[in-house]
This record gives sequence, structure tokens and C-alpha cells, in this order.
Amino acid sequence: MRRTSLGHWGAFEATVENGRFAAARPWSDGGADPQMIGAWPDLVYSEHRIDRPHVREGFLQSRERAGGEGRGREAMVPVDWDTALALVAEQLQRVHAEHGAASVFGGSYGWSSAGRFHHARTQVRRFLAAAGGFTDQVGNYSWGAANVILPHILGDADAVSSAATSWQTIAGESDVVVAFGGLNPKNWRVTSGGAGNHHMPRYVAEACRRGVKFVVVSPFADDCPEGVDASWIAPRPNTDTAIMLAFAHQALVEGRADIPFLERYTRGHDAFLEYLRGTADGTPKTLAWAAGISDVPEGELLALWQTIRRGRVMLTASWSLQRADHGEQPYWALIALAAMLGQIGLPGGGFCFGYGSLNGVGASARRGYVPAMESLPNPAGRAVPVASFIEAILNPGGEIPFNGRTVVFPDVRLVYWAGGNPFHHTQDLFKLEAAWRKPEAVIVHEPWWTPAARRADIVLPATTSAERNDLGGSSRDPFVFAMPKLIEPVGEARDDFVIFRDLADRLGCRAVFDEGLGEKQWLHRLWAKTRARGAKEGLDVPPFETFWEAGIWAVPEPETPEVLLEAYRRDPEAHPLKTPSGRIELFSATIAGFAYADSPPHAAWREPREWLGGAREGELHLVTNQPAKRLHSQLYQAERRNAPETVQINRRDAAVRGIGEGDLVRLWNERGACLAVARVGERVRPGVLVMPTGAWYEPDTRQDRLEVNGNPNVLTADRRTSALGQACAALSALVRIEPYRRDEIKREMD
Ligand SMILES: Nc1nc2c(c(=O)[nH]1)N[C@H]1C(S)=C(S)[C@@H](COP(=O)(O)OP(=O)(O)OC[C@H]3O[C@@H](n4cnc5c(=O)[nH]c(N)nc54)[C@H](O)[C@@H]3O)O[C@H]1N2
Ligand SMILES: Nc1nc2c(c(=O)[nH]1)N[C@H]1C(S)=C(S)[C@@H](COP(=O)(O)OP(=O)(O)OC[C@H]3O[C@@H](n4cnc5c(=O)[nH]c(N)nc54)[C@H](O)[C@@H]3O)O[C@H]1N2
Ligand SMILES: [Mo]
Repeated sequence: MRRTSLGHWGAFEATVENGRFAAARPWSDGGADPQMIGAWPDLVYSEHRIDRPHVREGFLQSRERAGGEGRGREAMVPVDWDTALALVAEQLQRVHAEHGAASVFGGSYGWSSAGRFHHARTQVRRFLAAAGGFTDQVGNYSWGAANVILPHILGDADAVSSAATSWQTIAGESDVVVAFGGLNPKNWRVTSGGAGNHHMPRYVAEACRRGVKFVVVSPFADDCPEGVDASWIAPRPNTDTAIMLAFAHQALVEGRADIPFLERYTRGHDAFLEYLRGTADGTPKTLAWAAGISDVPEGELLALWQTIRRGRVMLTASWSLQRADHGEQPYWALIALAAMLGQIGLPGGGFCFGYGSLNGVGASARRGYVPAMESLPNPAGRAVPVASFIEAILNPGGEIPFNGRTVVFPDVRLVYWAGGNPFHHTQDLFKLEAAWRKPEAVIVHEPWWTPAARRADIVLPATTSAERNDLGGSSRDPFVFAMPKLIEPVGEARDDFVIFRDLADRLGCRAVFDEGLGEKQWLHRLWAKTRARGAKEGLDVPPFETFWEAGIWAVPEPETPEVLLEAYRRDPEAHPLKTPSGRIELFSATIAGFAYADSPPHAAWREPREWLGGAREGELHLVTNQPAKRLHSQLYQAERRNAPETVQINRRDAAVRGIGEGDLVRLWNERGACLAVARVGERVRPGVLVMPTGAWYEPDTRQDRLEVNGNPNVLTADRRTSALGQACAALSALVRIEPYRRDEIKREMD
């Protein structure tokens, strides 16, 4: 039997033989990665599947009185479902009664699976809301800083979350595309919710063929699709803001600045221009100034400026740029530069974010046809920024500023995680390991024995999306997919939804949680939303049965290609932005009013706390990017590696340290150390190491604070972008590296 289904890494055709998921290959000519898709059966039948519920030995004996020290160390004891569910219900009731709802931490950040109904994170938050409330997480790791700064500049975060100028208009109209952070094709293998169309490389190649010139600004040459003859400028990491500001200054002094555009479409450009001139700080933001910060020769910057000073120019930044100290600034600076050039709202011109970050950005698709599972209001009304998880646990009652408000950390007693891997995504994992011992109870739903599952008190085995019915898709893709159940659950695994429904039953809140509906009825209800959306736009969406039978519904393409802020440009009075002024804010009185020392009221250069400009002898900048053939830590278990993750190092840096190609190396700083395999060459600029995330966290049993699989988050800092964004700043980290000899571990870590 062959069925079509979907994962975050693409739509696939599944072959099922005698009740077994035998093979998976990319659906149709969709262009998904065959290796990632082909790993599905390996994942589903992995030796790392959790076969039944487990409880940590000490916790089984003495519950919360066991303390958290044994997490990840004591044996996990298999128990039956009834015992496990009774324990979970008891712990939730206890914490609610003794400490209140806010002491249950249930934000549960993570991507989980592509299906929209069985989406674990949505399900756990619905359940905890129904059960009386919890502390939630706000924002995301992907574009947390942009999510906060963009509404101040543009009125909302659409320019990073959903809207983008289409590749069609770039191919047709752009002369130059300058990609800060590049366009790394590996990122196009993935879309949140999954996609049928993986044709980004084709769009870029087409633009190239029509003569569009590409400039990649990145420390890493691989941030460029094959076959694209791009110029490469390799600045120090985290210095893009300085380059953008210098171009804006150059526009100003050359009389290239589009003053009528600034006057009509922006507010506060005077203050910004004064900053560029250096009126107050005595530093004009010249090319020479930016060359000193970015370590790019002034001549190279001048040449790049000359390619963008005329013609139709698309300025774009990857999401990675804002996942760094002061990550709000490169986004604000890029918008300001685009405003100076006056092409915002024109086809193929202006600015845009994330072309190289996710499949589907700039593809043509109608939005709103993939239904989202509904959430429930959280009676506890509490939430903390996602990246402040460690601090929230360690510092109950502590306060942090956040976008003009004050967040007070709850007294976390119970942590509930379903659909994310905090021992992958959190920065400073050895610090997390210590913080993780503090709560009285930790409950995790997982299909696999991930590092987070191994560190829980109660582990409930979840089904994978192959073992249940669902539907999914991405708003950036022209398809909605049925995800039929392919096989019976593996072992004793149960759907997250079913687990929560049974728990809700025990806690007396089932009617609120499931509204009396089962899986099938929920899928009908979700599809009804798609049909309602169609009715609004005059599109004929088939009935559920027709959709389910076909397995796919192709959403008709929009009539005109999208251009970011086109309507605003056409008529700013009729289409004002949702900013206080209704205009693009190059100076924000709101942000000025917050008076945060680290968050200037206009785009400005601020030194990161860790960067090459402030490095000590021997330190290198560690860039941790997304893994090429995994989705974060997902798919790692199917790789069957016998060596740690790789790290890219420049030949020059390798030579002075005696590191050769393929050598085992140790990376370390004051936060910890991890092993890696060196890839030596010229792909990465001197002074920089590039290491993908996603290796499963595995501390060495004999060495304190040494991680052996190559998870670089033991090296990244638990710091946020700024008081404004409080977002993940993983990409600002300095480390040292040396050949690894197991017997002579140095002890510089303390
Ligand atoms: N240093 C550094 N760190 C980073 C980043 C970086 O650039 N550098 N990037 C950050 C970003 S942008 C992100 S989005 C995060 C990603 O972090 P996460 O989203 O947390 O990463 P995943 O590995 O996708 O975790 C998803 C988990 O859900 C589980 N899962 C899958 N399906 C199901 C299901 O049906 N039910 C349940 N219960 N579980 C399921 C998977 O096994 C996996 O453990 O990492 C962040 N961390
Ligand atoms: N294959 C695959 N694709 C994915 C994912 C995955 O796990 N696997 N995850 C998805 C998710 S959740 C997200 S949020 C997106 C993330 O999308 P991004 O954040 O854009 O992706 P990254 O790979 O982290 O970074 C892209 C490149 O930015 C460059 N870079 C880093 N710092 C700087 C800097 O300071 N300046 C400049 N100029 N360049 C810099 C690095 O060389 C890196 O290769 O990717 C998505 N796509
Ligand atoms: Mo992300």
C-alpha cells in the first residue's frame, strides 16, 4: 500500500507492507531531500523508541521528596500506563494545590511533528490550560528578536513571520540581491508544518540566469546555493550592523539618500541621520569605521556599496543575524538602509528577511489554508520569554525587563515538556543540567529516549505522526496534506492527545480539553476552517471526504506575486502601518521611553559581549548553525554516527594549533567543552568556527563538563539579545579549540 504523508522535511510517499512502514521517498517532483525522507522507517522503528511509560527509580519510591539530583543518573523503571497517568495527575494536583497554577511550567517550546492536530506543543498547552493554568513561554528561538523589534518599526512582525517579496519579482526586477547571512540551501530542506514544494534552488537559479547579481555577506562560503556565481564578503560574525550603517552613511554623504521617500514614508529619520553623521558621539559611520569593526577591507566595502548605490536592489538578512547579542539592530539597520535607498514596496527592491532561512520564503502561496489547532486561554495568565527558561527556574520571584514590561519569574515546581528538546535548543547546557535538578517533578512526552526524556521523572511514550491520523502543511506552500495513520502504534506508545484526554478525565476537565470530540471529529473541525477560509476568498475547497481520499489539496496560486509593503508604498494614508506614527519608524519614541541601556531608540552599532573585536589571544568566534540533514535534534538517532559532529575551521587557524583534516578536537570555554571532528579548509573565514546544532547531548562520564557527541550548546551563553527582545543570542560565543588527546585534558575551564 502507498500513502502520501508529511513531515517538517517534506511530503512523502510511504510504502506499507504487512502493517510495517517499509519505505519513504519524496512525494511527486516536490524536491524534498531523499535521504531525510528515506530515514522515516528508521526513525519509527529506532532502537531509541520508548516502548512504554517509565518512572525514575527514586521518584517512583518517594515522589517529589526524591529531589532532582538523580535525574538522568538513576535507572528508569518501566511501569504500566495506569500507574504512570495516576502519578502525573497526582503531581499536577499537588502542585496546583500547594503552589498554584503558575508553578507548573508548560511552555514546552519545540517543533514536534508536522501535523496540526496532534501538534504536541499545542496539545500540552491546551491540556494545562484546561487543567487550571500554567506558566507559558512567549516568542520563539527562530526570530525572537525580530518578533519584538519589527512591531516598533513596521507595526507588526509579518515581515519575518509570514510576508515576503516573491522570487518571481526578484527574477524579473532586481539588479542585485545582497544577502546578509547568505542563502544556505540546506535550510530549504525544512518548513514548519511541511511542504510539497522544495523548489527554492530553482527560483534562485532562475534569478541568476536572468542576470541578477548576488552578493553573499557571511563568514561561511557554504551560505550560497550551488551554481550561483555570488561575490563573497566575509565579515566577523555579529558586525553586519556596522556595514549596513556605513552604507547608509555613504548614501547620505553622496547625496544618494532618497529624502522624499524618508519624508513621506518614515518617521524620525533626522535622529538617525545625525547618528550616521556622528553628531553626538563624534564618530561618523564611514566605510573605514565599518572596515575596522567588520575586518573587511575598506576597498571591498566600497566595491559592494558601488554595486548597490544604483539599480533595483533587494537587501535581505537571514534569521541567524538576529540570534545574537543586540540581534534587534541588524534588522533595524537593514530597514533603515533600504529606506535610504527608497525602494521599499517596489517589486524586487527594498528589504526582506529569511530567504535563506526556511523553505518557502518568497514562494507564491495563498495564506490561511492550513488550519491551526485552537488554543485555550491560560487561567494562570503567566508567561516568560522562551530563552529565559534557565533563569526562570533558578530565580523564582526574579524580575526582568521585556519590551516595556516587567516579567516576574514564577516559582517553578513542575516542568511539563511535550514536543521539544530543551537539551538540544537551550544555551549553556551544563547550566541547564544544574537548573533541571531544581523542580520537584519533570514530566516528558517523547517517542524517543532523547536527552530530555532521559532526564525526566515520568516519561510517557508518544506515537509518531506515522501512527495516527492528522493533516498538515505550511502557509508558505501551495498544498494541504492528509497524514493518514500508516501503522499501529509502536510498543505501548499513545497519541499525545489521548494521553492528555485521559489525564483530563482524571482531573475532571475533559470536556474543556477535548470538547467531546475525538481525533476524526477534530480533523473535520479543522478542515471546516479551511473551507470557511475558501468561502471568504471565493475558492472552492472540497469536502473533507474528498480531501482525505485524495490525500492532498492543491491551494490555487495567488493571482499576483507578493511585494512586501506594496500597498503601503502605493498609498500610506489609506494603508498606514500599525506603528504609533503610522509610518516606518527609524526613531522609536516608544523604545526611547523604555530607557534600556542596551536598546537604542534608532538602529545603532553596539559591541556584542563576545565577538572577535573583544577576543583574547587564541579565541575564535563559534557560529552554531542549523544542521544540513537533520531538523535540530530530530533525525540524529537515524544517523548512527560513530564520531562526534563536525566543526569547520580555517586552514590558518588549524595550522597554528596543529589540527589536521578529520582530527578529533576539543572546543572549550569557561562554560564547558565538547568534542568534534575538524573540517579544515577555506570555506570559513579565519577566526571563525562553524558547527551545526543537533547532536544529542552526552556528557562524558569521567570528565566534568565535557560533552562527547558534539553538541555546541554546552559552549553558548545563557544571555539574551537585549532587555527589549530577551531573545536567544546563541550566535555570540567565543571558544578555544585544540587537538583532543583523551589523557591530557587541560583544566582551563574553571
Ligand atoms: N546554538 C544554537 N542553538 C539553537 C539554535 C541555533 O541556531 N544555535 N536554533 C534555535 C532554534 S531556531 C530552534 S527552532 C530550536 C529547536 O529546538 P527544538 O524544536 O526543541 O528541537 P527539536 O529537535 O526539533 O525538538 C523536537 C522534539 O519533539 C519530539 N517529537 C517529535 N514528534 C513528536 C510528537 O508527536 N510528540 C511528542 N511528544 N514529541 C515529538 C522530537 O523527538 C524532538 O525531541 O533550537 C534553538 N537552538
Ligand atoms: N536542514 C535544516 N534546515 C532548517 C532547520 C534545520 O534544523 N535543518 N531549522 C529551521 C529553523 S527552526 C530555523 S529558525 C531556520 C534558521 O535559519 P537561519 O538562522 O538563517 O539559519 P542558520 O543555519 O542558523 O544560519 C544561516 C547562516 O548564517 C550565517 N551567520 C551566522 N552568524 C552570522 C553573522 O553574524 N553575520 C552573517 N553575515 N552571517 C552569519 C552562518 O554562516 C549560517 O550558516 O532554519 C530552518 N531550516
Ligand atoms: Mo527555529
